[in-house]
Amino acid sequence: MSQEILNQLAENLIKGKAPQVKELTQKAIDAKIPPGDILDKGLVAGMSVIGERFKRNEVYVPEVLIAARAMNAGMSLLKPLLVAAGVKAKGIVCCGTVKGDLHDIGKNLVCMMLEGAGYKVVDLGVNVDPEKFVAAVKDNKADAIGMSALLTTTMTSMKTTVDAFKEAGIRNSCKIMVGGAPLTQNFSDEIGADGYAADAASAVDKLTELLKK
Ligand code: B1M
Repeated sequence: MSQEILNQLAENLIKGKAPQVKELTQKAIDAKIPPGDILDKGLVAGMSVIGERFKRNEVYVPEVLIAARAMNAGMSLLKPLLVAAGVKAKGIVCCGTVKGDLHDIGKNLVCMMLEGAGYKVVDLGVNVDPEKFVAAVKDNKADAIGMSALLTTTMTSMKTTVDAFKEAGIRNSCKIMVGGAPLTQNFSDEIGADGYAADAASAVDKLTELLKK
């Protein structure tokens, strides 16, 4: 019975059916399924399927956004219970689009995927200067930052941010992940970031890999 509800939850999330996801989340809560299981075996399981399909170009940005909206519908009921049950996030990550850059569609997708995978995401928005990344990590005791850039002219701010972490003396206590259309693995290596991800689903894999190290 419980497994059936969780399977239906994942299936409806994959189809992006927000009202059904909300209804099934409530059904799962009423059936006394632990909130952590509803999250991992229902919502996150569905979002992982979307992530994999997105990586293989079997679904595109609109489908991911629709699935994320369905995820949020379930999370609105689940979040207070998760907090009350003391279910811990997998890690805390502060994400933002770098200084001078206002593109946020890709960054928002990355945030949604990370949240969908069980991370606590602090979204710093766009045009985030290096000092704001440093302050956010200190304030939130974050494990990692995720920087996004869409312009060749703003990619350089990523290096300045890495340097700001060194100057603040917190470079070794925080992983730095970068992404965005003009970036490459080489660029990530050159500026001394810890990892590069080409798309939002790969960002989840990369962060998980970095935080294991
Ligand atoms: Co602009 N823009 N734009 N733009 N814009 C580009 C990026 C551009 C390639 C268009 C072009 O000329 N062909 C070009 C950049 C050229 C360059 O630098 N090489 C460009 C330009 C020049 C500009 C302006 C300078 C234009 C002007 O005013 N003269 C200006 C700059 C404003 C600024 O930022 N200061 C500008 C403005 C805008 C809009 C405001 C109109 C709008 C942004 C709206 C918004 O984001 N809210 C916009 C848009 C929409 C685009 C295009 C059309 C689409 C970008 C997008 O959202 N893609 C873009 C052209 C294009 O890409 N076809 C273009 C979809 C998104 C899902 O993909 O962001 O790549 P993406 O994210 C992916 C991955 O890259 C990765 O995962 C995401 C999902 O798979 N990823 C990460 C992203 N961040 C990651 C972080 C990670 C990991 C993975 O870890 C932390």
